[in-house]
Amino acid sequence: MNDQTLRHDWRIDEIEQMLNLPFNDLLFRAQSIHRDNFDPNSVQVSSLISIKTGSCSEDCGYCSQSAKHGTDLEKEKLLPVEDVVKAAQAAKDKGSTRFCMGAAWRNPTDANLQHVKEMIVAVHDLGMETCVTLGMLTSKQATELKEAGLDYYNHNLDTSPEFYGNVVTTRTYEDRLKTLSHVREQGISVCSGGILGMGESRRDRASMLRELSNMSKHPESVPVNMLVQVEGTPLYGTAALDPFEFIRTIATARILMPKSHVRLSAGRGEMSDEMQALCFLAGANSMFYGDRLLTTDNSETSKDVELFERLGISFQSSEELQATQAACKNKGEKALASAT
Ligand code: SAM
Ligand code: DTB
Ligand code: SF4
Repeated sequence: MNDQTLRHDWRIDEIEQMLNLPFNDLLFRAQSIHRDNFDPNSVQVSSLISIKTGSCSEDCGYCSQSAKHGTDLEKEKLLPVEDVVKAAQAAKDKGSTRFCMGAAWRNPTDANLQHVKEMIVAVHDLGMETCVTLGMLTSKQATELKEAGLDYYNHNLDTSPEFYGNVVTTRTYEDRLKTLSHVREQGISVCSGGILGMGESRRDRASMLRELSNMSKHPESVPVNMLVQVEGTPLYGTAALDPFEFIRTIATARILMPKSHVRLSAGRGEMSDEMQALCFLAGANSMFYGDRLLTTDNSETSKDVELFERLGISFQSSEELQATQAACKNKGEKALASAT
């Protein structure tokens, strides 16, 4: 399969049918597609840091950082560049290839952006890929980030357009899509996915996947988060999602977006080793690595290293990543040539 044969016209009933498949059939299909496109025993790892924490004006029902929820969170102003570089170097030393910097903003001001650009340049100089998640962007701000050398921008759709109003009221789905199009137009790689376990239905999960997979270019990176329930947030106490539903969603994302990195994201701390192994079998090939996510704990790095050893999975290096992408492109071109 090559870029010309990737589909961008999925219908919701097709995606729902896929999610409804017998579990083994779905996983077999996802794993087969995964093997056509990636080394199945290699996982890319990114590390996170919260560069500005709390006091956010938005009301995202899942988030510890909204000023509108009564969470017990220590707020922090924008971090000095040196602190961020130190954390990035530590993440690199542990094997991380990408450093993702998150800020609790509705959108960055132009002054904020200058500061973040310095962080991007400094982290890039360490030889790491850079990612930031700063909220909504104007087209001009996306241009500036590109000029600073930014590799990825994370901006999640979070859920389906239909369910979105149950989770966030202070900005619209359209706002999210507009920021993503500014990022795409600047040639910055797109990281966009969502959160499961917020009380959405299987059809909502299908609808969110349709939004992502019908973008004119699939996001290069698709984070699938399990809701981390934070006391004081409106979504605290939501009934836990059946783990198999989570794995089904990963598998379906892999089938719909065969060349994207599908990231097993927040929530790993509460997942069993067996569940994580099934997520990798379903086609997840990226994860957040490091003892902290943004404001909550991640799975411990020592546990992750041990799990990778038990499963025979290796950390994907930057060089391997580039080689895999080139090989897939080659394979696709050859397949196209022989078919025409
Ligand atoms: N403020 C920016 C924004 O919302 O775009 C960037 C930071 S925000 C914390 C980044 C993403 O983290 C959210 O879009 C959401 O998908 C994810 N996230 C936040 N809190 C979460 C939680 N409790 N559980 C799972 N995912 C969460
Ligand atoms: C994403 O999809 N998940 C990350 C990252 N992108 C920015 C954030 C997860 C946050 C989990 C809750 C917390 O630690 O505050
Ligand atoms: Fe603010 Fe982002 Fe949290 Fe929403 S998800 S409250 S925008 S930090």
